[in-house]
Amino acid sequence: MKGALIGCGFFARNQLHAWRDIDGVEIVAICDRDEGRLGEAGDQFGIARRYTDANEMFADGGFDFVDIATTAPSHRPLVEAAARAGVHIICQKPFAENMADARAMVEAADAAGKVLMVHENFRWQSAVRAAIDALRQGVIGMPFFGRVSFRSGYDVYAGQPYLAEGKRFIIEDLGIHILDIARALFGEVSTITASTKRVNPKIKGEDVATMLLVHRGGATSVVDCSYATRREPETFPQTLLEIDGTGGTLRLDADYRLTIQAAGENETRDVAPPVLSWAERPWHNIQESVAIIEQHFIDCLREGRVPETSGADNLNTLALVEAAYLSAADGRTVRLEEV
Ligand code: NAD
Ligand code: 89V
Repeated sequence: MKGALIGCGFFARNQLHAWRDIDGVEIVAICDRDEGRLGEAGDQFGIARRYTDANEMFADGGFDFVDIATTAPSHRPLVEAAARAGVHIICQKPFAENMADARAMVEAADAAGKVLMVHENFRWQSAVRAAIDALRQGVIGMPFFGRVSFRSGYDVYAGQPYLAEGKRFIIEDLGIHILDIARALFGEVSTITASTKRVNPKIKGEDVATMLLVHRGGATSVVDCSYATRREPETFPQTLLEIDGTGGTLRLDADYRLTIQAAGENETRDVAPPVLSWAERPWHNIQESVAIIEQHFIDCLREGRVPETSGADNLNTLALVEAAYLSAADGRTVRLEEV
């Protein structure tokens, strides 16, 4: 299976490494409007076909899917161009800047009969996945309370300077992953109440968000995110979990320690992710999930399945982001139907 990648920036290296490890897959063309980044990625990964214009790359063709690794403003035109070119699509998160664009992208892929998956990888992290699997197997009964928490003081702005520039920051960039994990654990949401704060005076958006979600299945969850938390040990980029169910409790604590107390048993497991050959701490957790989600995409294409984190599925995650910002701006609880 042949692929092309658009956007050779900070994160795309992980995506290119992971593609190289998947059997039967080859990235045959890359594109970036920045010639320097294009050249570096092409040289590092030995990819000869290089383009500064995505439309030229689509016109030349010769690939089955495209991996869009650019930031959100370019996602809609690139997804629509990919659908016109008749290739399957993976698109990085945040999928779109607003719901109208996201819906149009899902419709474009549907109309072309092509698979569209959002690179929403946090729910694919092996430690998080171990918790999702346990919950889905009913190990702690019906969950009625959850806390999904990401708190860190890690300097994310060094690698991704654009994160300091946007009017929106933590919910759109990071909270989107944590809200998606809450959906994966507890299902769809009826209402959300959010408050936000900017602690770091050097950035434009919010770096703290606290959100209360009422899930349709009956659970209530607290999703809390911060990039202004100075504490030791620094847990970046771990998502921590506390879940209470009718038959027990589940905790995913710092250092990837998963504790399940149910049916009279109290078991703590080390669910630390491997450090892949091309990965480095502390990013290895995220990097492993890139490899897992790319393999999932390829498996779905080969087996004719819809990816778990499809474009259509991700509309519900993006709706949580929009609803959280609306809630924080208006100081009220927002029903998801409103967005
Ligand atoms: P970046 O700015 O470092 O890289 C983006 C690249 O895309 C740049 O080199 C830019 O020149 C190129 N580009 C933009 N528009 C283009 C276009 N129309 N045609 C060709 N090239 C274009 O950004 P990044 O930090 O690599 O982030 C990229 C995306 O990945 C973002 O959406 C970000 O939120 C996401 N991201 C995801 C994760 C994750 O774990 N899923 C982690 C980090 C970043
Ligand atoms: O995963 C991400 O989207 C990254 C980070 C972990 C730094 O928030 O932008």
